[in-house]
Amino acid sequence: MVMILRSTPTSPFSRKVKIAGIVLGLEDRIVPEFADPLKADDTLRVQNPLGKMPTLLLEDGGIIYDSVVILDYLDQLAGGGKIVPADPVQRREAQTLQALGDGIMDAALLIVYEGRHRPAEKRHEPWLDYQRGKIVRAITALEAKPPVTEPNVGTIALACAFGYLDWRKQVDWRAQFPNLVAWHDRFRAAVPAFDKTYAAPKD
Ligand SMILES: N[C@@H](CCC(=O)N[C@@H](CS)C(=O)NCC(=O)O)C(=O)O
Repeated sequence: MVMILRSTPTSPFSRKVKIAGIVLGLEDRIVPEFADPLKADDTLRVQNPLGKMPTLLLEDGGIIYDSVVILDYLDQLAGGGKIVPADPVQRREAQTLQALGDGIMDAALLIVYEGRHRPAEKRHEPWLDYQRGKIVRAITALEAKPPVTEPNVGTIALACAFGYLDWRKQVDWRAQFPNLVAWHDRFRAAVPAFDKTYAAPKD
């Protein structure tokens, strides 16, 4: 039996799950299966009423979604205390960093969706700036004190957020935040699963 990961190769939130699976030694038990959130008859909408990925179909027939929930589940499956630290202080720091990384991706996705779903004449630049502001503030807060390079739910989320910004270029983070560029290089070297889960974009 395997778990089925409803996802696309380039989905940044799904990449969190793929990296976690490799780091936790569960890679062989997680099989990605393409999902299309925009397709009304895709079973994704039945499996997850929100129609979002990642959604994970478990070996016992259960279904879980939201990358935060999935990473916590995988950590438990691997024995616990691995990517969700057992130490209470490290745990809250990792979880808060995860919220920040996920928030960068949420804002970055909204910017992409604005371009994808709204006709050009209806795009609202102040609203796009509002989303860019979230991304820049989050990265600025981290630049002064980059996190550890060990893989945990927080560092995995942050690395995926940078991977997504590198692709879609919502913010030119590399030009402005040298400490985090160096952190990202260190993380990639320490966690080969990051590069292993890179998928070349098709659009
Ligand atoms: N909070 C969710 C966010 C997931 C998310 O926004 N996924 C995107 C793709 S990376 C998605 O499914 N978008 C389609 C939609 O919002 O309808 C998580 O952490 O899993």
